[in-house]
Amino acid sequence: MNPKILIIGACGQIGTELTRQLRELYGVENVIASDIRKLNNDVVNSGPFEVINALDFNQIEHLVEIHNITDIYLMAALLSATAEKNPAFAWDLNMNSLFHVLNLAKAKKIKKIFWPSSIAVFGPTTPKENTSQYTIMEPSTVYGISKQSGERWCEYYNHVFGVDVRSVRYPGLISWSTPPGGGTTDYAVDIFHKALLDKKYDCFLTAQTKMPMMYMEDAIAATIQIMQAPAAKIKIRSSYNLAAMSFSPAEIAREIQKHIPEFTITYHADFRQKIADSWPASINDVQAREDWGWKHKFDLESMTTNMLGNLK
Ligand code: AKB
Repeated sequence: MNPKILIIGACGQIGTELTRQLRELYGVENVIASDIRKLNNDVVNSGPFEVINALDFNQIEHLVEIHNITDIYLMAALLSATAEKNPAFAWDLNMNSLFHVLNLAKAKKIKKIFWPSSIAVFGPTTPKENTSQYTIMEPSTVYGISKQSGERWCEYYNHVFGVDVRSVRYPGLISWSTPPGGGTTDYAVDIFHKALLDKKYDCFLTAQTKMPMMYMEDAIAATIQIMQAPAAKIKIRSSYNLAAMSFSPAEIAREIQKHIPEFTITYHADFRQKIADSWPASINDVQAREDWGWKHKFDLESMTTNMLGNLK
């Protein structure tokens, strides 16, 4: 039987693509998209849509009841750069929306939860290269602290109350159809738009700042795959490391120059440099590959070709 899905934060960078794919997979009527406001976009126009505040437990509970929801994908969050500017709201949104869905599952009103974590759970004392699942985790950003705390609560609700919650630590995500909002890895999307429009890009990070990244198609595949896996295969109930590629601004610029030779890049680091410096450069995701068969498709070269092809 198909799940009945509620996506909270469906109009964001991940939510938009996730809604599209889940509707294709399970049928439009089985995927209720929701967000804080109603935009005139594909998510709203292609199937059931509800305006919802992720901080309002009663609203979420009401939607679950009237639509007989079985699975919730909680995609609403403040990302790293925005969270630094509004720490109290970031903490409120990122934590309390999670408690709301965990408590609905604890009360057996829903069956399954997907909640995204991030490479931001790591911090400046974490080993930088090939960062493993279990290592030093002392996040130094508001966003990272909220994701790290969220992971602890997911694991707790699973162990103590049997809640079926599943999660991955997304790296920076690169997509052509929807812009990112307020992250430190956003430059890796902006650079494509500017390369095509202006043939130049002024980067807010330094040339050698290497971070883990992933093409959206892979991120959505991982999300659907972990949710479809038999429960017994999900051995980690905090969040799985997930990897595809790692590159610096200089490296992605060189890749773009293979397609647009006149493209140039300049560097003027801002407050986001400190955030980027606190995160790993590359991730070891062996557990996701072994436990539920994760495999990425896109590397820097194929992602760049695909991005430029779609944006043109
Ligand atoms: C951000 O930059 O804040 C996000 C993330 C890595 O979670 N893209």
